[in-house]
Amino acid sequence: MIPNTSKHYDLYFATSNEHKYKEAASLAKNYNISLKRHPTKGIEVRSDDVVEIAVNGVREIYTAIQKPVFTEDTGLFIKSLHGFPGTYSGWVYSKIGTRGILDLLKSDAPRSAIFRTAIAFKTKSKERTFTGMCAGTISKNERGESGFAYDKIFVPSGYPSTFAERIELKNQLSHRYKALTELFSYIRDNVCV
Ligand code: ITT
Repeated sequence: MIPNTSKHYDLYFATSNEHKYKEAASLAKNYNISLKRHPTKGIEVRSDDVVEIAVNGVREIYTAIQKPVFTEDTGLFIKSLHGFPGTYSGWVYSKIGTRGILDLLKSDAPRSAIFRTAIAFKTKSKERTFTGMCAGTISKNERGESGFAYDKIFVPSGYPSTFAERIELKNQLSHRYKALTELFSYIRDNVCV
């Protein structure tokens, strides 16, 4: 992807999650975006909607830093668990981990799941949201060492491996990759934002 400007664009990603920042920073380079990290996305509102959480976060952080910034909220929604853990994925992971999720899924239950990501981006004059999703299934066991959190049990549709077994796949088709591509393309095409 070739950006239409040779000038670097300074952008903050407000996140407490180093893994998320690294995924974003490596993609940002392709767009001539210099991605800096702000260490928190602020107080996370309680909501079932990743977009609402991301938007609330970016408004709080923009007020604090007054620089182009985005926040991102992601959840893993498991169909046979009625969308659990959804927007509570971080808290659930810290309590029961991937083993706990595997224990909740009976062996004959349907295993389809979807990762949903929302990005909220804010500058002095603009506020935009971008979304990305990745459909797949929950594996029967933890598999692979790469990535983080639920990557060991998430198998993207059309592939036999978990994200943690084939991290290069994640970097090409994940929920986050799709939402970030939308954001970075928007910045590339609207460099005056
Ligand atoms: P910030 O809100 O500070 O950005 P966070 O880790 O709390 O960081 P989220 O609320 O967006 O981020 O994500 C909730 C959790 O979902 C996260 O802590 C992980 O446990 C899990 N998660 C998010 N993205 C993931 C991914 O790409 N692969 C696997 N698990 C992921």
